[in-house]
Amino acid sequence: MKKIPSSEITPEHIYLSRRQIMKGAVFSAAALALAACAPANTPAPAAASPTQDSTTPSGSGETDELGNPLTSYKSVTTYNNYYEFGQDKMSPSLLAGDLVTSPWQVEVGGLVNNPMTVDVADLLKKYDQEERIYRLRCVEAWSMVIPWTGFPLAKLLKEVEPKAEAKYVRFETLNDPKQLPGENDNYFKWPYVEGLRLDEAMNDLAILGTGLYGKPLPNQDGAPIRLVVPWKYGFKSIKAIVKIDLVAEMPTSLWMAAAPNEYGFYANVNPEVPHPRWSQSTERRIEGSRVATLKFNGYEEEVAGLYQGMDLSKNF
Ligand SMILES: Nc1nc2c(c(=O)[nH]1)N[C@H]1C(S)=C(S)[C@@H](COP(=O)(O)O)O[C@H]1N2
Ligand SMILES: [Mo]
Repeated sequence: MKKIPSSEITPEHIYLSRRQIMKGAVFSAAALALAACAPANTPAPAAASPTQDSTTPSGSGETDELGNPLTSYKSVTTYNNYYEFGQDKMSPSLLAGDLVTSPWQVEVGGLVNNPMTVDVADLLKKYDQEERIYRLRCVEAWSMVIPWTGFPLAKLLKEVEPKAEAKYVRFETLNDPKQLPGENDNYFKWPYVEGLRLDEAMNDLAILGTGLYGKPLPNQDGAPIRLVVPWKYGFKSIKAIVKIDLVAEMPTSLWMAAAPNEYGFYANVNPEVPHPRWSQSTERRIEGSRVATLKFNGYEEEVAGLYQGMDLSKNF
């Protein structure tokens, strides 16, 4: 086992910011205005040059529960992975502006007693939007610290009442090659699909993100609604979700279909299990230095129980 420096050990009681933001208040005024992921034929991500490497102060002075400073709004919104808008980090912020994100409906169904199609505007009114400061660790070995707003995925799942046969949750991004030009790239099987085991999806850390830095989610970050599962590599956190299905079988994600030997279903952040083309033991904070990668991205206390008895090098 790799030893984690004492300075990086998760405090006994993890601090999660849960300031309740008044229902809808933040959003009401605003009109919701293979390198997951390098493809198999591209070089290791260490070679990729960052677009925003200068140290920009976040301005808020806030940190995550481990004391890591927030990544600036500018970097969070200009250094993105969103292959529907191209494969470099800058394209999403340059190209995603015209995506129509309101009105936006999400269809929740499959093996449930109470299927529903909901408008994101109604989800914002219905559920308290909480702030969650989470680390985001991309499988390419860079990371950020982001103050999201959103609500627990579990709230929505409970409402649709999963049937006993439902074992997994399958998520799908908008399929619209006119608006999402990357979906014309035949290298991948579109739309973007991701999945979680139902018990993972019910974990309190798993949220549907609807904003960041107290503002509505910028299009390049997955507006109007995206998944945020901070103990997993970033590619699990699927953007621009239009469909959530409860299913019996493990879904095949876009990345599993593209390179099954490189991107597994679980994709838990794990410094002990290298990616076939690069080590995962450290990561580059995009506004800081290289730091040790923590098992489950530092959320071990909250999620390790989900994987008891599993060989995480096989279930990668
Ligand atoms: N639909 C969709 N969701 C996606 C991606 C994508 O290409 N398409 N990229 C993933 C990857 S690889 C990462 S690291 C995160 C990046 O989120 P961010 O750009 O908001 O930092 O989004 C994930 N969600
Ligand atoms: Mo990623």
